[in-house]
Amino acid sequence: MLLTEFNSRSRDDAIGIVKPALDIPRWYEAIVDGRPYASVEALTEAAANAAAPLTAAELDAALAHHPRIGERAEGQSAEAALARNEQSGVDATAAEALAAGNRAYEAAFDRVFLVRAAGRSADDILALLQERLGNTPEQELAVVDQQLREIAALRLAGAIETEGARA
Ligand code: 2AL
Repeated sequence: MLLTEFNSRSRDDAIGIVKPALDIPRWYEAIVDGRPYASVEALTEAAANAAAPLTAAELDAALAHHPRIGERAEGQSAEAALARNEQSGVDATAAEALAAGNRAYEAAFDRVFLVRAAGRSADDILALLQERLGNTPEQELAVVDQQLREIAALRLAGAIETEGARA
């Protein structure tokens, strides 16, 4: 969709477009109510900064939409299709190592391990997972907040384009 169209859609329509990027009402309402945006860069910057910091409860609710790394998202929802695409660089040979890493992370933090997967290989992700196991719970909250925002900004940039970007 073109940015000009996103800027002029009804509030409800715009929420429907933004929500699959990050399902946190305080966040997507700030994005929608921040319209009009002059550029996709301005929109992704808003994605990085809106409703900061996200609360632990908000993070946990948003994580419910993200399959574990290495687990294929099932179903027809917009979120599932996005997650499958984002994890396309995670090759199946690393499945066991990722499953073990996910278990260690969940035992340590009582939360699904979340990372922006787009543009990262399984090895990149495993290295980040091992590094993050050394974080305190407070540090991890901040990292999860950041990773959710990176995923959301990429999802928005994938859904909304500027005029000149059209072939
Ligand atoms: C995901 C996902 O589905 N897409 C992404 O970038 N990260 N999941 C996860 N547990 O980190």
